[in-house]
Amino acid sequence: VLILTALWFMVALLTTNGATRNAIGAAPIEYEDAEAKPLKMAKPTATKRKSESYGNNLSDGLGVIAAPGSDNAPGELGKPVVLPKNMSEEAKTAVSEGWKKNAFNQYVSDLISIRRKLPDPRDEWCKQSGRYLEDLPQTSVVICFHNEAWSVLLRTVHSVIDRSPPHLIKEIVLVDDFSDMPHLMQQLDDYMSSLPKVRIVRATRREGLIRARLLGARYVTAPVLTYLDSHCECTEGWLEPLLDRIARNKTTVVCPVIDVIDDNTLEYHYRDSSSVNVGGFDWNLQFNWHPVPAKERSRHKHTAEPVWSPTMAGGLFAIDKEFFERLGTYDSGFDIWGGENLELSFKTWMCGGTLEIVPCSHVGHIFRKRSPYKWRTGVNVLKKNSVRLAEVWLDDYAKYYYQRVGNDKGDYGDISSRLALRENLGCKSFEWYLKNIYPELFIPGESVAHGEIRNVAFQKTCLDSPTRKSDHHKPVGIYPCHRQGGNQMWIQALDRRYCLDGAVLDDTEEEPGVLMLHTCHRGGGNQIGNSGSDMCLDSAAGPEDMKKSVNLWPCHGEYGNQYWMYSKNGEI
Ligand code: LR7
Ligand code: MN
Repeated sequence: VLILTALWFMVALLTTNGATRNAIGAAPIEYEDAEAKPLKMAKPTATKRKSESYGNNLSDGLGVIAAPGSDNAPGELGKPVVLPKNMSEEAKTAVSEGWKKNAFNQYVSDLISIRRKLPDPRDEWCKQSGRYLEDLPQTSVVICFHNEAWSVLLRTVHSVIDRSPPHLIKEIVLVDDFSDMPHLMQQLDDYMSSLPKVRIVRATRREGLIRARLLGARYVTAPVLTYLDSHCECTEGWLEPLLDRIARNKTTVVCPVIDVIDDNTLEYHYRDSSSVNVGGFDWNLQFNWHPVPAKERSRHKHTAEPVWSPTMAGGLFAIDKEFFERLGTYDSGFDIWGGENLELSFKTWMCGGTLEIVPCSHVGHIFRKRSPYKWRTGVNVLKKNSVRLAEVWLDDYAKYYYQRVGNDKGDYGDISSRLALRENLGCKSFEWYLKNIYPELFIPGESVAHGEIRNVAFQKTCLDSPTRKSDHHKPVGIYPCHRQGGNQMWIQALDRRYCLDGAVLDDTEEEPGVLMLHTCHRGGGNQIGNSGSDMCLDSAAGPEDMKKSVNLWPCHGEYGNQYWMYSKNGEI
């Protein structure tokens, strides 16, 4: 026990000195298999693993932790690291500090080699000889960070170096967006000085990720620009299939499949090419994922072939540098976070390019449930970015976004140069984009009815969704009608789904019979109106029990609590 306590003391001392943390490690820890958790954004197909015990490796030699190559070291081959419940109080404090600073389990990351091996997620199709051009263009990889954890940032950089053909990487540009964590200063300079291709560029004030990316681009000397977030891991063969597409056509913008690195266990989940998703968005101008549409699937012989995607997630992509410049890079009026992914997506399609997801290329990303860093005070950054985006690119369709923000655009600054850019490029209309590139999108104006939905049995009550836009997991209920739209504004689409803010009423698997809002999936099934079942929307319980007040019940056909009325179309 004394020895362990001494060790813990050392670890505590070393937490300010991240460079050596991996080499030293921590007190004995047992590892066990983690169950794959469903993830909101990406819903990965988990790779199942047999239970294995790692307990002894740690207690008998802490060096094992950092030894690359040992398949039993924590997290090797993408395996989950699960902390034991009986950790010391100091360790528990360190774990919660790590979560607080990063919104992922930094403590666990620090236990994993910064050069851990990963499984090869590629389809055999990707590895056939002659699949890619011999003469691929070089790329520079730009990685922006604001207060990133040491082990995570280093793992990102090493994964690029270790798993890319050296002759294809011209340089790696690290852009420090005005971090104030001590390990990102001199210590980072020192560490990177032994990696000749890495260059560190520092912003002199907080720029936000969009302007930080533009700053990084200025130092790029290769013909292709590749962007990554600072908490990624590239897998074997990730780069060639991306560069191949750009080599064949410089107006093709490409994204890898973004695999999920679990925020808690750092387990690497990968999806095989048959379950690849493409990007879309909703009328809150938020990015979302969809299965590859049938029409797009039918264009391909093999599921590993690159697929067209209406939008990109934003952080991980490669683009020909000249094409990026021709498109006017990003709107530098975009601050901190958000909007730039849709801007580049719309521009690419509307101004003569193609946006693809390349299933042969896999890069992992730590998906977080909250943003760990400071945004601006006193201004709604995301809304300002989105309004700029809508004003420049959405034409008449901007109104659907404005309806979501109470038709209050706020102060969004000067956009004249962005409008001029679109004009000069002679880009196509947003209507063209929706018709040809994203016909799956639900367009509110094409609904058969909209307004509040009143229950016949409880006449003063309306169908209400207490959800916020980022949380689609609260049950739908009935509440007194308030005639203000918002959560009581429902839209009945042509195909009779009930939509609210891009979400639909769903009879969920989580709690059968309780209605939740879920993203429109167009897949039919349990979505009301598409189901073809004999179940009806029922307000049986009445307004007293709000949570359970609306549910699905066998249709009885009697006038009453299964009858619902729209307010006169559109009027509330
Ligand atoms: O002020 C900042 N300055 C920065 O340098 C804020 C952030 N950053 C850095 C940050 O350290 C990180 O490396 O910018 C990168 C992205 O920030 P995240 O990781 O907080 O963003 P995210 O992963 O939550 O969000 C996604 O959407 C963003 C919209 O602006 C960006 O496009 C992110 O790059 C993007 N991430 C991905 O596409 C990975 C897959 C996520 C999905 C879906
Ligand atoms: Mn990210």
